[in-house]
Amino acid sequence: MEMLQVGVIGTGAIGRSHIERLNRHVTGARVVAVSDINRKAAQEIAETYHAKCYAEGEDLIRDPEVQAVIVCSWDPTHEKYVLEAIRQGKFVFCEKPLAETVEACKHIVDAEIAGGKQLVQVGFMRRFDRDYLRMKQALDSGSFGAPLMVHCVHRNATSNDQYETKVNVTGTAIHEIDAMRWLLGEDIVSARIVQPRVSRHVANGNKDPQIIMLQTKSGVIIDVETFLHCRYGYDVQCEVVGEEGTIRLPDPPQLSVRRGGKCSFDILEDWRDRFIDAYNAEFQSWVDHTRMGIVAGPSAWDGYASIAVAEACLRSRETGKDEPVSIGETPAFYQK
Ligand code: NAD
Ligand code: ISE
Repeated sequence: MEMLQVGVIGTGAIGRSHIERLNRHVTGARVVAVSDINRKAAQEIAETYHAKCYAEGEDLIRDPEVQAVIVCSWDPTHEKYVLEAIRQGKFVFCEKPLAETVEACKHIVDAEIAGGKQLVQVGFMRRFDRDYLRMKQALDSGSFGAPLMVHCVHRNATSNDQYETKVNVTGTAIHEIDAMRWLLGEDIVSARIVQPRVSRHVANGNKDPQIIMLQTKSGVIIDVETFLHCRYGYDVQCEVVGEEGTIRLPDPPQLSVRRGGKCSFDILEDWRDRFIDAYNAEFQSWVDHTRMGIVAGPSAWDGYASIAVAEACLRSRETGKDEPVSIGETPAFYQK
């Protein structure tokens, strides 16, 4: 089978790392075109990988040589590029979040359904992480009984200048929101934010850390601590409490060192290192399934459902109450 010819929009941090993985770690695809509003950055990448460089993402999508598109630009630009890819009938992998609002995600879902073919996959790579997969397998085996509670932690050492309060939900907890829907196999019906004391390391009146409380249809309670200025490293934790026992995500394997009367191990600094194998698996799966003409990973519907929960969290910050989440039944179009 011929190589899948891919165009990448957004050559920043994750765009570069996906281009690198497609060229070095994933088989069956090559990057033939790139685009970024930062022309210089895109040009450099284009030269390194012998790819074409487009000033406009839409022109990249319309290039007949580009068979599938990867969107790694800033969140507010995702909707227009995904819609254009759907219009052109091309498979599109969009980094999370699918779009910034429920309304924008609905545009994408409606366009995809109207086109009659599933084309969109969202970058929820935790579904491809070995340890999350093992947790899911353990839960699905039934030997832990029904899940009752889940405790999640998502911490970053520090944030960039664009940081604002809502990022804890739309850019960060969005991973847990999707992972919980997938892990537990059910939708989230209500959401709330609980605001602890704010760290002195947070600027401009923003609020960090935050605790997000979610409830699923069957009554499972999920708490997600997001702390984006925790100072010490990148730390993702998850523990499911079931009727018969608990399952906990392990810390990433690091050397355990005994020295000077202490036993210690390093904590990763960056999200890129923590999920590197998951990203590779995610893209190998996307390339393989795209070449087969199907979407097998998280869908546009999953992107929409996760933003519906995120919006309920943001509403709850205003109202101070539990906010209902109305996702609706999954359309037959998206049922696997
Ligand atoms: P970044 O700022 O490093 O890179 C984004 C790039 O997009 C920049 O080079 C910018 O110039 C470019 N860009 C912005 N608007 C554009 C437009 N209209 N057309 C073309 N290019 C445009 O950010 P990043 O960390 O690489 O994040 C990019 C996206 O990936 C975000 O949506 C983010 O949420 C997502 N992300 C996902 C993960 C994950 O773990 N799945 C991790 C990091 C980032
Ligand atoms: C980043 O945007 C991501 O998506 C990473 O997966 C996440 O863990 C990190 O906190 C975000 O900054």
